[in-house]
Amino acid sequence: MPQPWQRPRVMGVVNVTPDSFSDGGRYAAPEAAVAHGLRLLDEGADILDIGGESTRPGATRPLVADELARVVPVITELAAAGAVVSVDTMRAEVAEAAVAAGAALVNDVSGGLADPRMLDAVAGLDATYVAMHWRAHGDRMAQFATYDGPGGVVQGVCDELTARVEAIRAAGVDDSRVVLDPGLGFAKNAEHNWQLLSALPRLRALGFPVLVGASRKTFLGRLLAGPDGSPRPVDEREHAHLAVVLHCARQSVWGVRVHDVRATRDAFAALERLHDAIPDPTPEEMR
Ligand code: PMM
Repeated sequence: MPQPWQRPRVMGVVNVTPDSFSDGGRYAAPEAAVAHGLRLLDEGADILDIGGESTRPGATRPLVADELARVVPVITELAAAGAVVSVDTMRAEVAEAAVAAGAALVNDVSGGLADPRMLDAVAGLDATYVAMHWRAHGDRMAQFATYDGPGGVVQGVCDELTARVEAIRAAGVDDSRVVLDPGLGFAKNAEHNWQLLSALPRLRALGFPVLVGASRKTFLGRLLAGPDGSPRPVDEREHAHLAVVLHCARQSVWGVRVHDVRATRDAFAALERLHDAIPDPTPEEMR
């Protein structure tokens, strides 16, 4: 008999940025971002992840004031519409404003490394904290995609996430509020990403829920490269992504961060029909 499993939470991406690699510019205006968020909710997103800073390789950082102006109005509206909202930010000031506006999660791709105030701020907030594995900002991260220690990328990421957990605990954030993410594509090449995806039980053994963001990323484009070696375009990677998402589901991840919510929910619907699923997380368990 297959083991009972629970459908991962589906975190729908709403990038309120002019320059994200996957959907840059499409939802840069607040009204467009809110409409997109509502559409993702309708398609079955459990959480909406609102970001105002592009983390693409080579990206330059926005001013704090610009990041706030991008995300706060969108969070306010989507939270008021009943969505469980996450803010994708590396800045304490933005995290605090986002939670005040109704966000229930702080998704920090730097795991507290980019802003020395972040972990203390999170300790004072009533929010789940997603700590992603990260080494450097987008303008420099490619230089840091080296994992020479014993155990390679998997051991390296586990060790560095463990160090983040220690810092998070030291700041006074309870373990029950923490989710870990291997940070696919962040200071990682395609091979690193595949190795991490193959090692999800090792990440889960750290003792925290795991979030995975593979959607539209370059390693999928490279997998599907044409005969001339050029990566498959960003919006033609979804079928391969769904295979990754189903793999994640069978490995009991807590959540998947995706652009195409409808496709992800469709894939889960089939998986739920094939294997006895325990009931979906309740709204209280969702955050
Ligand atoms: N990837 C991106 C942005 N935020 N957050 C988490 N927790 N995990 C990720 O993998 C992640 C993230 C970059 O992708 P995008 O430009 O498509 O948003």
